[in-house]
Amino acid sequence: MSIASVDVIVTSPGRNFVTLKITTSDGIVGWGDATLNGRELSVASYLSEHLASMLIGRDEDRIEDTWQYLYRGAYWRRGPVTMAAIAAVDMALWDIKAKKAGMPLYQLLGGASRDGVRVYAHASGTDFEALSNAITGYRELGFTAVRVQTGVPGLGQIYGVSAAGPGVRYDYEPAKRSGDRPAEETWDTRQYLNHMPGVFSKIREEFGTDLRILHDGHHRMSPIEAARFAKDVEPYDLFWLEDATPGEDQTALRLIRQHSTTPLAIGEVFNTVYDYQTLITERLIDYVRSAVTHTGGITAMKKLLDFAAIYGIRSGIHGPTDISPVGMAAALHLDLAIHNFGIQEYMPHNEQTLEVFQTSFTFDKGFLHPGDQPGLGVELDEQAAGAFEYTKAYLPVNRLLDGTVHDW
Ligand code: GCO
Ligand code: MG
Repeated sequence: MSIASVDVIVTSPGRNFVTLKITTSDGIVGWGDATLNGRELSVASYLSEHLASMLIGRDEDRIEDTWQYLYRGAYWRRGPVTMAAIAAVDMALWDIKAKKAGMPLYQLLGGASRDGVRVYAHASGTDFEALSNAITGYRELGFTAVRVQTGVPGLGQIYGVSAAGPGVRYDYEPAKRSGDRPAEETWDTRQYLNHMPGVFSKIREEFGTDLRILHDGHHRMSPIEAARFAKDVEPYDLFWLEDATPGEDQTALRLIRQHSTTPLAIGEVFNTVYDYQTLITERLIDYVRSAVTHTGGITAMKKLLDFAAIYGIRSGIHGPTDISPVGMAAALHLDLAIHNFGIQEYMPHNEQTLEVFQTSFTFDKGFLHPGDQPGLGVELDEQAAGAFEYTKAYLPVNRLLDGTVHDW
């Protein structure tokens, strides 16, 4: 058997998704997620203009060989566009292999190491009351872990804060349909550093010590600011502090480590294991945050997580709404199978997205399971997808109060 056709499907059920469909000569279909928020069409064209014709006629079972052929064969290595395209091919081939085996993918990865995957929800609010209501709402839904983001007095709309109330299934979407240019937000690190520790203190007072609290710094602090922040919030026992500093500066994490025992997570903007080399071997992080979709797929992610395991570092796979249900399924199968699982991000998709992508995930008391359908367990309904035309949407650009461009 061989790969007979390769199609790229771009759809926008409330937000944009790029999905790869690989069909074998005997009609088995595999799906892969290639969504890169705000740069979707670059990956779609990489796949349709360059990779599709290379894949036709190849043996669909040779997943490792295909991965190496696309990675080394491009000569131009790494980068989010290339790695998202390779990830989509890799996921689709694993989907096909598991369907042929008649097994859910996690069985081919070694079988389940746990009964379900602990997930964290996004709790946010413009002020403490709204935030506290959101946390209560998620606790009532059964969540045992929440990521906490809140407004900072004096600043307008900022990253991670939803205007919607608690328990809303699709409460925060960072990409904005703002026409030809990204929307702009403002930021001031000093006000943030002064405000946040008090918020964590009030959460601990109100919700006690059981709740796992996560927080995303979203690349905005300098190394020394991040070190101060991590030290200031130590008494509130964060599960992790994510993206305290811009991800590309691996040695910045040394400074944070020297000053604090707050666990650190990083990697959602990384594309390969090489982005982690210093971080892992020097034990500068506690959680690997890559998305399967942006890090070359299941093949690459399994190797990265096994490498991290040797250093006692656990997984925290990226799972916002800009990862499609196909990418999320890939994450859940890995989460279930690996030994060094930490936690999984879970931002449920909206109803239109779930009409396009039919999933077999189950949620029970704060834990997700990918289901036991053969393959990844997600099928795309092409007719439903066809009803939602691509609409330009961008992540915002951030500026300091004096107008200087800052990390968003
Ligand atoms: C997270 C992330 C996302 C990103 C988004 C960008 O921790 O979930 O920071 O919310 O901002 O994925 O496309
Ligand atoms: Mg993040």
